[in-house]
Amino acid sequence: MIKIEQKPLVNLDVEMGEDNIAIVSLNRPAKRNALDAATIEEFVTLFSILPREGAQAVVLRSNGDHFCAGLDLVEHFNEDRSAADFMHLCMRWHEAFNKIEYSGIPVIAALKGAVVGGGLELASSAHIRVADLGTYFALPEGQRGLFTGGGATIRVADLVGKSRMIDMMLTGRIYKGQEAVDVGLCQYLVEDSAEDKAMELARAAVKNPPLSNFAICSAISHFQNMSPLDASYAEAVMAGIVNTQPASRARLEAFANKTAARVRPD
Ligand code: 1HE
Repeated sequence: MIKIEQKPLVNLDVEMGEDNIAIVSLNRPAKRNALDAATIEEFVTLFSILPREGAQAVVLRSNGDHFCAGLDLVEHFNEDRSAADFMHLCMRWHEAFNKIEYSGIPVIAALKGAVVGGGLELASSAHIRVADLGTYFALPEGQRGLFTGGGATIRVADLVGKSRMIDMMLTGRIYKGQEAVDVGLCQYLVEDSAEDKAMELARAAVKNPPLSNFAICSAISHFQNMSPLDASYAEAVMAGIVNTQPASRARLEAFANKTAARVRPD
């Protein structure tokens, strides 16, 4: 198996922390973590390896004040790409972000500052998004004379609905704070550190059996791509595997013995 150390990472940084929670950092703060072609390749590489190197969860964060400023506009300008070139590039973005969404391990994005354009496409491929009070979300593609190419038409539309996404793209509307939560752009809004909250959520998630997390962090996304009939069949197959795993026996026994925690609000 390829080891992370064997793959030189420049624009991303990875550190395997406690409980096998990998902390992946975007590391181009001087460019506001804009996504150039090289960074996308690093995402493909990293998320091909991480689940097989024992990572049980990922906290995706950024160095600097902004999570991600989206497509590297300067590189795009300088490259003066053809339509075909850009289509091929978009397919690498899709490869990278699909690797995140379908990774089978929880990926929790800790957001701050700008989460815009391709930055929002990246964030929306994570399974959980945590924002702080300074985080803001936008799709400025229309103003730049561009269109989304990293999966926003699927994932952002899924989060906020088609009409809101069209409004964001046509008018440059920015969402932040509680409104961002209310429209579905993030699930958590914290006054303090989004990274601390993301770590707390990751620590909770890794207490689940890895097979359960595998299903949660891949099957739900796959099933959404299927017809309801096929999805319900696939759900039964997945539940057959997950719900009979050895790791669930002790948990079920604890419930039956009345030693397991009950599901109650605080
Ligand atoms: C960049 C980028 C970038 C910053 N590509 N270099 N995304 C956007 O339309 C967002 C563009 N960026 C901004 O609006 C602002 O930079 C921020 C609000 C994110 C941050 O503002 P600020 O004042 O902190 O930074 P800055 O002075 O604008 O930029 C600092 C440096 O980062 C500067 O480089 P420098 O070499 O002159 O110091 C900027 O050029 C650089 N920088 N953002 C390249 N995006 C698959 S299709 C997806 C389509 C999209 O993503 S469209 C959305 C693009």
